[in-house]
Amino acid sequence: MNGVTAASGQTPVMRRVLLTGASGGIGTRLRKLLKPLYPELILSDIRPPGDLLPGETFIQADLADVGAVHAMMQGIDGVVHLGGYSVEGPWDAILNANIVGAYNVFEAARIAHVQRIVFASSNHVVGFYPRSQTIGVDEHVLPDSRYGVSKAFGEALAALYAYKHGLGALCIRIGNVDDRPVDERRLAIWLNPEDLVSLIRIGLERPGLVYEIVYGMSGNKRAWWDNTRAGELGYEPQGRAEDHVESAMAAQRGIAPDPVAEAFQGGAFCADEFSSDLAKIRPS
Ligand code: 15L
Repeated sequence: MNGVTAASGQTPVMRRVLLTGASGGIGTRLRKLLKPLYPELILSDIRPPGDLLPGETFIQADLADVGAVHAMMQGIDGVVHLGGYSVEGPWDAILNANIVGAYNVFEAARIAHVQRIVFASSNHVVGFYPRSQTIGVDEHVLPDSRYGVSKAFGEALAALYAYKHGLGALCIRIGNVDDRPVDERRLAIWLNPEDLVSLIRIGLERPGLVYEIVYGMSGNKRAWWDNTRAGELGYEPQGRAEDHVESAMAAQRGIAPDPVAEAFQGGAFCADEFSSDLAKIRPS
């Protein structure tokens, strides 16, 4: 079930916010954007950021190390959980970083009485929906990779901890975070970093939030996703992919055509290791 926000509830106080995956591509951008909003921001990753600034607090932790995850959760009010593998990978790597790692984060958050968690889910949870279909957040998952499966697991964990333990959770099915959409597919799924911050603030601060899934995209004319629920929660995207249509389409001309990637929302993640029969699964 999705879309559960309690009718009332006070604004949670977010003094100490933990950002996992702080050294990754999205984490590096968010470090700078979140610090003015949450001055006691704690950064964590398996490896330190190359450019840690004075005033930034960093805790090195492997998410599969249960002791390390519990230790860094002490005194935390809200978590932005980006950490783990962010693309397709071998099963062992996905299992440790994204499945065991996500479990450790949610369980540590419960024990430490964390109020909110924003889970960085992915569009690859629903990657095998055809591009011809507009989907909302209530369709069943159709992951396109082991990575997508691990993100579906994370969404399920978020629901469990929200309903059973009162840990308010927002799952953001992130499209592609970048300064601009870099190809035709990204014109549909692009998310500018500032819009991601707006979604994170909804997850951490919106009064009464219990459990929600939203799509992490900007105001994209070619979107395949119905983000009505995000709008109801107060999301007003500022970015518009269509402003970058020329550069995105120019870049697309340099990409080799691939019938599997082009049929489905997950793109190359669907084509990777594909051994099925496109004629059987392609939408009619
Ligand atoms: C993701 O989930 C990945 O983390 C990112 O690297 C991109 O590949 C993005 O999806 C995408 O679908 O473009």
